[in-house]
Amino acid sequence: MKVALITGITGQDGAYLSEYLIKKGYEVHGIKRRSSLFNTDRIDHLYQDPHVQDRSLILHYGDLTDSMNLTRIIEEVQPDEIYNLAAMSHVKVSFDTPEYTANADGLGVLRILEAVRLLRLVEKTRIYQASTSELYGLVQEVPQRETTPFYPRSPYAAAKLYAYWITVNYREAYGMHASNGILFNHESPLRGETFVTRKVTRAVARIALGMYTKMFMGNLSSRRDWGHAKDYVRAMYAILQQEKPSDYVIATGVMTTIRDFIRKAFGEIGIKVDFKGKCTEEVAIVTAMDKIRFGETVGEEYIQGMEKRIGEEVVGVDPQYFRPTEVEMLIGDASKAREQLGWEPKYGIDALIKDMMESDLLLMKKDAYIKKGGYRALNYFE
Ligand code: NAP
Ligand code: G4F
Repeated sequence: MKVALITGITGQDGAYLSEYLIKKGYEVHGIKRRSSLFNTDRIDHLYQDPHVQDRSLILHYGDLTDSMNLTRIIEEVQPDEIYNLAAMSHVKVSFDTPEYTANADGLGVLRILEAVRLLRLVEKTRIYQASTSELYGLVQEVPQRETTPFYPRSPYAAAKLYAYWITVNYREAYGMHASNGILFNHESPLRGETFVTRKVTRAVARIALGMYTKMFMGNLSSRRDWGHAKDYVRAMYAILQQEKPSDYVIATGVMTTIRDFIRKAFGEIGIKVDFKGKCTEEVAIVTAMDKIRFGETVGEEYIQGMEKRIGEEVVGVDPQYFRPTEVEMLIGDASKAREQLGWEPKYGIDALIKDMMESDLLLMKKDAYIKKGGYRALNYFE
């Protein structure tokens, strides 16, 4: 049985990856932070009582800023594979917490690499570092590929730049099987609520159900290459199964503006919105409604309420969501991953939005949510 250690197991990718590896027969160990509230919602369906024998999921308290703790866990677990997914992953928040971000996101992986080296696990343990398309920042080439120069635009990206290069350095210096996955944005029903896609799908669901009137957004013109997290954790696994370590861009190759993502999210439930105005005055207004589609996706009992919103504003802009330096566009070329890993995304942008909208509608309809047994995504890989 192979043993994997996942940092950031309570996050979006940690949850999907754990399930994926457990299905493959792995014993999965995860590092979670102590929190005053339960923070394991995303992996509760995988949790096993500590008294169960031969558990496939085992959690350890830890933190990427604590090297002794990481070293002890790695020594105890003796992992075949480490997936370093833990990070302060919000770009806007990194401007407020730059030092902490550098410590966790930059030095965190150094602590892991060094622990593996000092524990003499170099031959045994393979390491995946969660690198990011944010490294390309002010893009120097379109689309971005493995050879595109980096130009970070946030404390988050600057920290991840260090993490990227120290991973490459340990590979070259000590012959470690250490690889970077340069993943472009990937989303899902489990995406954190303050990232733009989830903020939108939650808000659209609430507007449709008459629970909310208008969402306020930041830069509507920025463009992202969005994939589904389920597809992206398959790539992480594939990267560590390669005979030789290397760095890979993982992306769909399709770019969409925030504005179009919002249009599509409303479109998914039969609502047409039109944008008008410029800059901070820009708004989106409901201009039409396909009642049949709305009835099918949201529920007939909500049609009347939504009909009253035709002609009204449902989206506005609030500069508080602007970033001091913005990444205006990201689009990846994943040819290397396609050729060497045989990796292809199964989800396009429309299927991703459908999945997220369905899930958030269900989540917002509390009763239906509870009756159906909680997260619709209980078995992510089925
Ligand atoms: P996420 O949902 O924000 O999860 C981050 C995880 O890291 C959570 O489990 C969090 O714990 C944990 N964490 C944060 N600080 C920590 C610390 N100091 N010590 C230990 N654990 C800590 O992020 P994600 O979307 O799953 O992304 C996974 C990784 O891929 C991150 O490194 C991210 O930067 C990177 N990445 C993400 C994307 C994307 O589009 N999703 C793209 C490229 C790269 P809590 O649950 O306690 O907060
Ligand atoms: O969803 P976002 O916050 O994600 P961002 O900044 O692209 O970062 C995510 O993807 C990276 C991969 O490229 C990861 F490394 C990182 O950990 C994270 O997962 O913002 C996307 C875009 C930005 O241009 C932002 O300015 O959406 C724009 N945006 C517009 N209005 C907004 C909003 N972003 C957020 N979070 N909230 C808004 O209201």
